[in-house]
Amino acid sequence: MSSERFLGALLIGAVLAVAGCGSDIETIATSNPEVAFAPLVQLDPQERRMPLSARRFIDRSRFWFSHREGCPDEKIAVGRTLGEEQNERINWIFAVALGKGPFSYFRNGDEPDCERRDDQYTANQYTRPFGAGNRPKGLLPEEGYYLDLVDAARSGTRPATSGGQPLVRVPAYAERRDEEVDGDDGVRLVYWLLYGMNEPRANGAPIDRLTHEGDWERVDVLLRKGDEEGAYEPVSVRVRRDGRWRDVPWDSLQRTAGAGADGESHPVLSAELGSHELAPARRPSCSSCPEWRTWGALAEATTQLWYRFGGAWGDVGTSSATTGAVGPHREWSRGRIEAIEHFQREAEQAEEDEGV
Ligand SMILES: [Ca+2]
Repeated sequence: MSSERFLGALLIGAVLAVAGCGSDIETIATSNPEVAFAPLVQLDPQERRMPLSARRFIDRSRFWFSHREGCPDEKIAVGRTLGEEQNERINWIFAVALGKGPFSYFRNGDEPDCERRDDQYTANQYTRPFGAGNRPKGLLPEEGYYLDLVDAARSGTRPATSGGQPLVRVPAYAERRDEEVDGDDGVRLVYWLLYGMNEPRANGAPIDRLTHEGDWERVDVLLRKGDEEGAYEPVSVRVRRDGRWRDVPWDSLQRTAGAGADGESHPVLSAELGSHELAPARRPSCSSCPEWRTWGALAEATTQLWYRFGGAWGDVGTSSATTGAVGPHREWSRGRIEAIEHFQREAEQAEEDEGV
């Protein structure tokens, strides 16, 4: 499994402080940067919407194509926990047909009389209903694919408690992209974290106009490559807050030791109650805050069969803000949707659930 691939390749590195121009440039040696720089996410002690794996989400979802207003949505397939709904017409959800496969699900839009239009859309195109940006031509705002999670699964997977500390044991998904950093060779590590529900709060009450099923959070770690093979100079961590990306300098972050390298290589972030938006700070003394040490169950994003599913993870509301999130699919850094390529079909992936 991909998480084992990451963890199996661990090599203990070293943290070296190299004197720079008036400041210390920290170099971290690791053979496995995804593991070494994976964040520690501290959750709110009152958090009810815990993380879950993508597999668990899919297994507990009904897969639909959302049609124009006045035309009924079309149920296409069901997750493995919904056996009583599986039949000759409504098959299981095949993750490979959500994301990678050349045999991706395909559906047509509707005319006003609900007759099918000629234009056809595949599940690995960016079709999230009400999504902003570069959706396929002709697709109406309310049209597109979505995974409607069984409401009972919205609260995610309960953390296990170890020595009084609640610990989240759910996969996070990582991908690595080469990127120039001020003219030098660098690497951007992208971590994807999934929750069953986005439920931001004001004065303790959910904000309905921003509440939706399915919540993908993304956090990036930007590294400059060092002179030696396997040496990295951490530059910054990028989080999304209030609809904007924010780059937080590495030397202002709290960090903790874990795995993948010697020393404190994991940035510590705290997730806001309900919305899970990440802030670069640990709450003061919080032994009851669930901790998600994401390096403990890291999976490679790009090898997941659902990777590039361009529909909504979560039910469709009446606007983008009340519709499920899009997952690892978009080229966020460029602010536009990447052209989607089709890949060779791969064997259906084995269960990578957290087993709870
Ligand atoms: Ca639902």
